[in-house]
Amino acid sequence: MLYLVGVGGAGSKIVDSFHRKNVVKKLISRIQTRDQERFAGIAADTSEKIKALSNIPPEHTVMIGKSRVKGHGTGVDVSLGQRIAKEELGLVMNLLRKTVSEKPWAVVIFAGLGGGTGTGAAPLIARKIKDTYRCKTLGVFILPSSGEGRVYQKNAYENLEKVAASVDGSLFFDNNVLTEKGEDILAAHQILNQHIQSFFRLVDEGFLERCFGNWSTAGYCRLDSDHVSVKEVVERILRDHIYLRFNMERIRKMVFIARGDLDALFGHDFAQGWAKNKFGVDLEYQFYGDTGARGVETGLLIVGTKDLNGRFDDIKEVKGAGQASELEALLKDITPIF
Ligand SMILES: Nc1nc2c(ncn2[C@@H]2O[C@H](COP(=O)(O)OP(=O)(O)OP(=O)(O)O)[C@@H](O)[C@H]2O)c(=O)[nH]1
Ligand SMILES: [Mg+2]
Repeated sequence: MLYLVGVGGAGSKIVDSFHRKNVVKKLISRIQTRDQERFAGIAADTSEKIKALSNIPPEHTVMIGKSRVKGHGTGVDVSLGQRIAKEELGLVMNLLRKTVSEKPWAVVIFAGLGGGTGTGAAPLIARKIKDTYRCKTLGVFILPSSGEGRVYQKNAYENLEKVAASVDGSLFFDNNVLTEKGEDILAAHQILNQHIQSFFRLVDEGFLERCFGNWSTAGYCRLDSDHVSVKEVVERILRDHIYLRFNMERIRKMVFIARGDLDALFGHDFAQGWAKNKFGVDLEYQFYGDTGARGVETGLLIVGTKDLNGRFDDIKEVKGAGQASELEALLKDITPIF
């Protein structure tokens, strides 16, 4: 069983989406029954929007910080998010305790960065989970779109390391990649939530082990074609289904996963040679054959994406400028002694 914990608006919505019942899928495939046994989730938020989530059972959700923010969220206040988490960690842990039926192999914590609740509370919750269950923790963190304003960017940038250090491994996704392509922010949320969910449904625990000790990102793509080369699929995922900008030259490895009718794929050795030549990294494989399946689902894990390739440069520049002017002001205050 993989336990999911959503923190803040984004985190809660993503965990909620794992509970969505897909009636068509349920009728035609065995995947749904596999999934129902695989995931159990809870969600915690400071906003009363958590009550409007339509899929997750209400008894798996908790509103925290009621006395401080009265269900209105923290209003992008990270230290308030931290304070609330510190005060009400017990509420979240009680809820998790009721949900956890066996010792977890790992707990996955989902949060959007930039707001106050996810950014502030997720690290405290993640550390407490690790202390309590002595299990691995995996963070799934979403970066804000630049259109959401500087406060979101600044909060995300300043807390990135801290948030990632609170878990054993992190998967990052960026709303900005989608809004830069012209999607509005709500569409970006929907696409990413679906993407993340599809990826988690595709992989298993052994696969996720590769995330520990690293910053990573992941792509997902469902293929309908019945004859396609692995290289072509990897290229397609890199081009169209990766939602993070990072320095490709600095990555550690790529892991390709396929589930379904594996006869549809060819050119495995060629793709590995190509990846080594082009990116200087190993391309590992994990395959799950299902002869009865129609089509094949594929995913790509990219391990070692810590170098975000200038993603927060504009924030860094302003921070640098601020420090310089503070220094100037300080120097002005010093009266020469001779
Ligand atoms: N992908 C995705 N991103 C989301 C979703 N909801 C919010 N976000 C993004 O997540 C980031 C943080 O926003 P929220 O999660 O709403 O913030 P919060 O943690 O609730 O914090 P406060 O509301 O300030 O207390 C922003 O960049 C949002 O655009 C979602 O459903 N999916
Ligand atoms: Mg919120």
